[in-house]
Amino acid sequence: MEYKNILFEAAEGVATVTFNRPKALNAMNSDTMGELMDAVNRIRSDEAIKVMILTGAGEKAFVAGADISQMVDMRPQPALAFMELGHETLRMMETMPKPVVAAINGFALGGGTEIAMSCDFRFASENARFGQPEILIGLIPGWGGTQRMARLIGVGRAKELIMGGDQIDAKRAYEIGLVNRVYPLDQLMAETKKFAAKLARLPGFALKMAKHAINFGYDLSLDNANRLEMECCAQCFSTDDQKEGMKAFLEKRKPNFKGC
Ligand code: DAK
Repeated sequence: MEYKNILFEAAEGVATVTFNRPKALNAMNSDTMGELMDAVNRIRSDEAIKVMILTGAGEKAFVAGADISQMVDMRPQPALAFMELGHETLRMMETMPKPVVAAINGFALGGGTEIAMSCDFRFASENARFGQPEILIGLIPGWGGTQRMARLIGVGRAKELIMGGDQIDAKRAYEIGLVNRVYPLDQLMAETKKFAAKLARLPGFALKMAKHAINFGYDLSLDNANRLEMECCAQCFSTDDQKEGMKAFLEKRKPNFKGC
């Protein structure tokens, strides 16, 4: 697929996808969502890619929301189709067996916060702003915001952001656990890439099992979730990387992981 609204680059096991409509503050339309879905599929099936970074072009926005100009005259059925495309794409990214790091370089509003919450890690620049302002334009979140936000920061705080519509800055987002780390804007990409490179060197199968156990165990009863964890952990014993990691520890040397 030829991309018009995103940039895709891959090097040394890390693929970086950049939303690239800076004049519209990277607002998310259906074409861009379709391109994101294609990129996620590509990353998922390319064995050379171990980690995905998601960011926005420019210094002002990650994604300033779903594209309001596309939605303004929508009837319920096209709106539902736009929502389904978004849900399918974000769930695919969220459950893909490789880590995804969001580098949030400015506004992440509405759909932007929803996209960020579908990533495994959120690193933000100091100028980043978050929120679910849909209520201010007669909507509610349509790409999982009501559900992921309540799970991530708790029901009370999610209601405050979603029903109040206010924005919060990166410092507050960090305080409430919406983002993992905050950096000055000019350090954000370097720090994100450093973290991604570290992940790319770790045993890929164990990373996949950790993500799987957390994602799919979270909503289960504790007994079932612990059972899922045991099965995932047991599977790690089928890999050369587990043998290498433990031998290296016992031999007091650095492990040489091969990703299998
Ligand atoms: N959609 C379309 N264009 C946008 C946009 C957006 N969300 N956000 C910004 N832009 C465009 C502006 O229209 C402007 O375009 P021009 O006038 O230059 O052509 C350009 O980006 C620069 O924006 P501003 O001139 O407004 O820049 P400022 O620095 O003054 O303000 C701002 C920045 C981020 C505070 C402001 O642009 C803003 O408030 N933007 C809207 C933020 C927002 O309300 N976001 C939430 C959108 S609703 C669903 C699926 C998903 C969702 C719901 C339903 N279904 C499929 C049904 C989710 C909905 C949302 O995300």
